[in-house]
Amino acid sequence: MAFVNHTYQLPDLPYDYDALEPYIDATTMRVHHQRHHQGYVDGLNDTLEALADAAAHGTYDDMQSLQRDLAFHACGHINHTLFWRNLCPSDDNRHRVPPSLETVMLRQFGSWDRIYDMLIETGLAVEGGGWVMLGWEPLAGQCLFQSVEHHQHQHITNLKPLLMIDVWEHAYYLRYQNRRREYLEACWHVVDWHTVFQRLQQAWS
Ligand code: MN3
Repeated sequence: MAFVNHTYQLPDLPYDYDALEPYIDATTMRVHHQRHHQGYVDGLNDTLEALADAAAHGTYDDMQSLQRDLAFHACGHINHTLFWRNLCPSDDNRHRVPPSLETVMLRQFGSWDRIYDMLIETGLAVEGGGWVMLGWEPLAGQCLFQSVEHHQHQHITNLKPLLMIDVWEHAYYLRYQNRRREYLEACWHVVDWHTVFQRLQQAWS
């Protein structure tokens, strides 16, 4: 359950910590999930409590920093929740691209080589920590790759997230150190394309 007794909860992973080996190692997955993601969940709940307290007492002096904390922790929690379900073991059926998704992606980007390059280059373009996001932009009805800085900056409103790849150093430093490109290339082998397609169908409905 994502939200119980008015507090956000850390979701379970849909696979074991070592399921993405050798591309993403078990220690990184465990620390990432149990400590980093839990930290955003706790930060979000604490911030909501502080906001409720401010409202109850009519004391709004800290509103600016509380709003920053709210955006940071809420996006941190939501992005990670999306991210875990964008991954699956490389030999899982979910890694195979559904034919209907393939049609959409090829119409948009032309070839899988270009999609691969866009994912890698968008991830390399993130300054400091952040995310690669493949999203559905409903006004034009098209997919866009976007580099999201931190969790919440440089963000197209209403872009529906289909695929999120974490490029904060904590996502890859233990195994790849500063070799973000190698990490992104490894991620390509464990993308859950079924989740991408399910989210696209939800965005369309
Ligand atoms: Mn992370």
